[in-house]
Amino acid sequence: MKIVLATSNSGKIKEFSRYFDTNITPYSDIIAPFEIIEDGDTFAANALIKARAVQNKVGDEYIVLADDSGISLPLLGGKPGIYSARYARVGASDRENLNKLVETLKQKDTTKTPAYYTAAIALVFKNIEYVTHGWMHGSVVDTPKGEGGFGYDPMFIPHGHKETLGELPQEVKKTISHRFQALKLMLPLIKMLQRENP
Ligand code: ITT
Repeated sequence: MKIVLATSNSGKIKEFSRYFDTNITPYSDIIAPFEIIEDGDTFAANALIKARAVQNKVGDEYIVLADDSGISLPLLGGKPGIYSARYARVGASDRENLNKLVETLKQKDTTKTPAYYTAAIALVFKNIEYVTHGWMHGSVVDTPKGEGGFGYDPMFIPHGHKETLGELPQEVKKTISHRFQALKLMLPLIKMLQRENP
């Protein structure tokens, strides 16, 4: 049973392949990419919207996974949260979103403040729908460093570390990330479905 990933984000695709020992196929390898309107008001709702939309097109022969994720700052009342991918503007690049968050910290005279990443992973297969969550806590700083990871990683320092996720080896992110924690919870279901649907 093949696993299809309902994402167009290359950073997520890289991390899923790193976290899984099974092959994962980005949905754009199977069908033409299409726009999915993420109008849910939670990470879980948006992850399910993406997984259902792709499952509708690829059908029942694939287990479809989707990831909706983002970064939240208590200083900003939880923003950007589910709007992390469009923080600077709709269609913004990772760099534009990061620069906007750096700018926001500077406007607030803040060099470092607590932050956390959330990931919701949705699985859709036949009539089964399941969602897991994972979190990674730490701080954001107004001086991004390093080129590793993606998105807001160059400004995020995980708890227990001194360097940003842009500087730390990807092996470190793998063991602590919100995405990895959520996937770890999903893995028993994936294994069971693969056993029962060889
Ligand atoms: P898909 O919907 O196609 O999966 P997307 O980039 O639009 O791709 P989201 O709506 O889930 O995905 O937005 C997630 C944003 O949150 C993403 O663009 C990053 O800016 C940020 N983000 C999520 N996880 C991250 C991580 O592990 N490291 C850095 N930034 C992350």
